Amino acid sequence: MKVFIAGGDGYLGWPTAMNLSANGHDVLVADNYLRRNMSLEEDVEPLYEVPNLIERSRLWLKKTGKKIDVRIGDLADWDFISSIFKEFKPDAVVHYAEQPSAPYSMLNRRAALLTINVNLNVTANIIFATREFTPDAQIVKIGTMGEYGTPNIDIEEGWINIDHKGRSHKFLYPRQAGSLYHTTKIMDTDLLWYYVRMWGLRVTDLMQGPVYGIFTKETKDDERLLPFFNYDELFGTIVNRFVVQAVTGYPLTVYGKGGQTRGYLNIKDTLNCVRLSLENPADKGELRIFNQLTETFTVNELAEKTVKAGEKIGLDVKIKNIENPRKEMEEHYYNPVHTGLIELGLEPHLLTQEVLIEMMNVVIKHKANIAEHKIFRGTKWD
Ligand code: USQ
Repeated sequence: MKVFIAGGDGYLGWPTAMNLSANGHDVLVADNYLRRNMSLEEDVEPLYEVPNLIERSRLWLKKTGKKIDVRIGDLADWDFISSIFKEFKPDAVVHYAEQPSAPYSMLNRRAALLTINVNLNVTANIIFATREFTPDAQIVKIGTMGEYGTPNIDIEEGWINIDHKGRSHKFLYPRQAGSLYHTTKIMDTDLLWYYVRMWGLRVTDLMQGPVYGIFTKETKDDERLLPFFNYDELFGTIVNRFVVQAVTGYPLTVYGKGGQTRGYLNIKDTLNCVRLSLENPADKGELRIFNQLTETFTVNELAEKTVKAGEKIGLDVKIKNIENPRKEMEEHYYNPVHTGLIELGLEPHLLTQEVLIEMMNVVIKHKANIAEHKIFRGTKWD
């Protein structure tokens, strides 16, 4: 398959590019380095330096003999995106090209508007370019479990049947996001659903939970191919943050009561989910939604797992419940259905002690780079 990865430089974009390339697909990636530049602007660079996208592609070619084409530019710019579609004619588009952080979107008005503009404009351009140049191509979009919020009923995979006054109809599952970032992802889904209905696009929307991890099959023996690893409040997701905190002796930052439950997955499973979705495409005129997670746990349970893993390698890990900078439910019901991807063949990698220790060992190697002031800045969401 010819796969165009929009946002190919990010935490998930680059590992996905290597994984698809290793599995025989012809890959082109595009990125404008937004994520790198935001980290730099906010003084929250990742744990270790990551070569630029062109250099990574060169390293990959040297290692495997396989070429990943790179284009640097802004996908909200029609001339740039349309030139890629005209030239490459993708069979599939994987859409990661968004401002990916909930806390960043809550920083200030500028960050909020950047999030709205980037996320909606790029999604719209991908839809328009697909329709104009490759109408049969499938779009695989990274959505988020945060689109659903934390409702007091089970979370279905995207759709729900409503019986009302003796009649019934299937709707997108009700969505109530907790951050502006998550709200833009709801708007993305609405845009996609509208154009699926109008233009018969084929779309898979993957509602993903927080991802953790560093290694994938393709990175194991070459550190220069590793993805970004952020541990700061803006761009670090909780598991990666806790691992860094454990290594550096910073008490684990449990927000509020710590009963917040989310559906997590290993970065290896993100790659497998995206590949399985591509290799089993949605039909024309279908918006297919999968909940992309492999297990659920609370922040408190994660903190306990981190303490136990740390103990095994001689780390004295402390937990500290701190005032929650976010506005979210700290104790709630959470039961998402997540069978669709398993039915396609996903074999989950769970968050075992070994996985946490493997991550801790990488972080220990780069311990000298950890800047404590980056860990917590307490940006209030309300
Ligand atoms: N949390 C803490 N302490 C911390 C960091 C986070 O208690 O130091 C809590 C948060 O309050 C939240 C939960 O852990 O309840 C998850 O936070 P997170 O920062 O790992 O994840 P989140 O901001 O929700 O966003 C991440 C990704 C985003 C993705 C989303 C999936 O950055 O791109 O869409 O996970 S989900 O959370 O299911 O919406």
